[in-house]
Amino acid sequence: MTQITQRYDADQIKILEGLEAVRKRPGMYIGSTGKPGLNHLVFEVVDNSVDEAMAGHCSEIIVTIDPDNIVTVVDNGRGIPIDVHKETGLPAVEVVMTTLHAGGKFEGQGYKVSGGLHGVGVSVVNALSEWLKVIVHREQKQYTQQYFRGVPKQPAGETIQFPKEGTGTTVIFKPDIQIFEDLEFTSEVVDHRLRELAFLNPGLKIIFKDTRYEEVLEKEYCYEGGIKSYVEQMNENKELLFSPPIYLKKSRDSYEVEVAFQYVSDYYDEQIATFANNIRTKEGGTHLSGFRTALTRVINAFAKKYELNKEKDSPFSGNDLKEGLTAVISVKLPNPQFEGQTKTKLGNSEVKGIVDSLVDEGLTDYVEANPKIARNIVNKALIAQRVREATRKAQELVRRKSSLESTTLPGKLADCSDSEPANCEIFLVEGDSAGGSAKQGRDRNFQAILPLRGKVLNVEKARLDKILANEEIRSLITAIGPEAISGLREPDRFGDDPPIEQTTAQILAKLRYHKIVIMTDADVDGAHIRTLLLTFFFRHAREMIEAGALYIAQPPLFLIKKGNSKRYVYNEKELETVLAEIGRDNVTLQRYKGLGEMNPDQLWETTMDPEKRTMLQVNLEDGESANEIFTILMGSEVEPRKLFIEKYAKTVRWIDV
Ligand code: 0RA
Repeated sequence: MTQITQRYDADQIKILEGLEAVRKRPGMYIGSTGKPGLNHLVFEVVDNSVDEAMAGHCSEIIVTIDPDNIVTVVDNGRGIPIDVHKETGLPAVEVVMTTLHAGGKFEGQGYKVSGGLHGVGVSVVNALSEWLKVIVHREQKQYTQQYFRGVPKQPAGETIQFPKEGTGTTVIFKPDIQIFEDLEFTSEVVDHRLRELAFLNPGLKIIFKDTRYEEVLEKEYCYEGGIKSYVEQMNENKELLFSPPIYLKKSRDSYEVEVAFQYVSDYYDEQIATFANNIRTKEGGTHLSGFRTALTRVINAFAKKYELNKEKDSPFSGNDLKEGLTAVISVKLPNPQFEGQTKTKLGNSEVKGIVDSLVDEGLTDYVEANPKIARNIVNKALIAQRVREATRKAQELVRRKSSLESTTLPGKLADCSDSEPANCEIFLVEGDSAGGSAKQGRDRNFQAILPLRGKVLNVEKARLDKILANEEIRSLITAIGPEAISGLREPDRFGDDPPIEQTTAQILAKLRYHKIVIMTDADVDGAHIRTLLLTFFFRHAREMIEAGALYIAQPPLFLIKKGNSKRYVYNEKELETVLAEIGRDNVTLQRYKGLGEMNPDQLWETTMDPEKRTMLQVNLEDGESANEIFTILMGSEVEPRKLFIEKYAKTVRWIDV
């Protein structure tokens, strides 16, 4: 038995103050007390086990979410040390669990602090849990301690003999309802991150169980291929320029660099995920620019050596090598520095040179050994280079048009009279007849109408130069405000940096209307046009969606009349409810197939009047899965689309009647 004698000394008071600070300002430590902060608790605990795996002492992590949102994280690492810590007289495990940033104290012993987005350590999870229990297995003994809102419940260090071999740490916790808005962990978010961690730590087995619902979820992730498997998964269902992905792994001093990439044929978007010490660096940083510089240099050198770019003889820019690129970059380094607006940009300047030279070395060898593949990459870059030229010309046209302002607004646009964008809305309406009703029904002071004729181009399959040549898209862009469309901004000259992100305020300042409303018929054609428009905005004006400017109008599906009273109904479920309520006798039911069937007054009353309407605001809850779904639904591959439709057809109540 480890005996604790000095429980109320200065150190102890400091610990209590620390926990109190976390509970007072949880947002400072975990970002928020909403869902993201709540889910972060799981990752904070898992990070510690992953650190143990990174140090080479842990091969398996099991994460379980049980009913009541109780989370258990089990690892087979060395177990948190339990010997008495000199400064405090407390067992190390208690120090780790109750002291802010205690992890760092063990750095000298080879304990790598990964540091997470907030990187605050498990003591923060403890402080924000109603209760937490830690179980350590070391030296054939089991040590447990339980805490209540971060404060130890019983004297620390009670031990029992542990009969089995093996070591490890188990942390069980229930988040505190006094702190969080609600306690429902998001299964998909946890699942996604755990899978990502498995990709980032080759050979590490991560099991995820969610037993909260009738259908118990159980997943097991273990990838010997590491980030190479990650790229393969990102490119699932795509036609590839070559396979398997190019994979490079090198170390220098205490830096480890891993790069995996592959090109998708006939695809223009770039998908890059970068990490530093397992932390997603959304804003990129020095590892990304090191990679781009080396990739561009090596491919240019290859093209030059074999005279593959005779026609133009101008070197490729970084942008020319972006099209169709799928890449994962993962670096492990001491003392990572995170910068940028969201602190997700790797700032360590030494990393750029290290990644550059390691990728240059590895890739130069690779292209010499695989000249066919290298030629394919060069050919793809040549096409990109040519298209970029054409796109630049088309963009100039659109820009010049818009700079002349109102005189060149599309003729079909029925603009509103108010010129303050914050007050204004634009309805994108399918077809001239619905456009007519909308024009008559609107409040012309603040509502503009843009009728779109025929099918909007499927932008998923078309290149930007084609997209910009499309009349409907052009009038759409001109009406909304071309500068708000990020896809149209000047490409950065060197191609090394990610595009400059605009803030919500900057985007809104460039929009001619702060509400852009897609208003289409409730039939298959309407749904199709809506999807095409959403795809366009998703691909080329994502920031506008993030700024909350995109909406979908909800026109009613039925009009129910009984005697003198009438009621509009917006979906089938509501129809059943209303019919049950008023009875089915003497009821006339009108089903609206298109907006054109409604007279202008009805359209105003049901769909456009801000006082009465309901509109859906479009948001990007999860960019990555949205990306996947758009690729499946709008891309050129038929098979995955068929599978997707078959899978979800059951959940669609009706498509068209
Ligand atoms: C400090 C030092 C050592 C291991 C750990 C912490 C450790 C922490 C956690 C948290 C969850 N699982 C963990 N596994 C280990 C090194 C111990 C030694 O030298 O034996």
